[in-house]
Amino acid sequence: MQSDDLKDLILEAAKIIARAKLVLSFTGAGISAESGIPTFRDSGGLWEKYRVEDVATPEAFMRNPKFVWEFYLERKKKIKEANPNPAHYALADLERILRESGKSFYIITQNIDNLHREAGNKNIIELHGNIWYTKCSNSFCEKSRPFYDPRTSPEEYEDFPPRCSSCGSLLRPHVVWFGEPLPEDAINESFRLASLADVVIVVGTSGAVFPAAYVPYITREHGGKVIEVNIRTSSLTSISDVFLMGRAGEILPRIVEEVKRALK
Ligand code: BJW
Repeated sequence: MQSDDLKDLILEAAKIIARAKLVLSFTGAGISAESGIPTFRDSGGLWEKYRVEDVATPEAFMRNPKFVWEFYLERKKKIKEANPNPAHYALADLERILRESGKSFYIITQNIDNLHREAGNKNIIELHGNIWYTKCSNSFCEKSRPFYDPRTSPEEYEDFPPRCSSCGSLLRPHVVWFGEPLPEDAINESFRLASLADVVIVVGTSGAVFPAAYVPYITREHGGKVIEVNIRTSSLTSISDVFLMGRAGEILPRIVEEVKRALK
């Protein structure tokens, strides 16, 4: 993409955002890549090193909870060392300036790393859980409600894999694996907002995983615009009104600067 073309597209994206009353950002692993957290499907991504069937299904967890816990503790360690990057901070800035202009902004994220919250965003919907929470795998247990769990190594647990102190069932990370339903409130609220939004800014996702990836389709179906930021085309590019090819940490701060200028 020529730099003049990119500049024009950034201006076009900023104009759409500045005109909107309700703005969403639908984010995926690519937004945290510049914080040093691996994505799933890129080269060098998690699914190159691990098989989904071994670490990201309820069956994998029942078969080998120790292996699945070790996978998540390694990721917790890496995420603990990570900080939000300029892309996260740009979205925090955007929430603040839109709020000050009487508009609304929500992040709908597939990420479990908590970096949007650390960057300062307040309106966040987490579709696939949060790695810093653990819950009892027995849905009838009082501890099936997620609780904060900062531990990052097996030695920090009394037993490993850890068991529930209340009912003795296995504890599990509070994330959504393949074949599991997404948290009902989170997906319902996301679809509701998507149907009302004037624009959704899609950042760093392959758009391969459903039902999460319906979010931009719903916005488009209801007449809203779709802006995409990605280092390459994704399965959502064909429904994007504006596609900005580049790193989220470079593109988003430029868009937000232009939105500020437009709203002055
Ligand atoms: C950059 C960048 C930079 C890099 N700047 N960009 C249709 C409808 C409903 C369901 C299905 C359906 N079709 C199939 C399904 C089933 C299944 C599914 O979607 N399968 C597909 C893979 C085919 N879905 C499910 O099973 C879901 N549950 C469900 O359907 O339940 C139904 C049910 C109802 C009632 C009872 C029982 C069941 C659950 C899906 C759960 C997904 N979980 C994971 C793991 C979460 C925990 C964890 O992190 O460990 O979620 S999988 C993984 O993929 C993770 C992610 O959130 C998700 C999406 O990945 P993401 O974020 O897009 O990452 P990548 O790597 O794919 O892409 C990164 C992008 O960034 C790339 O495009 C790069 O180019 C870009 N990038 N650097 C900008 N610097």
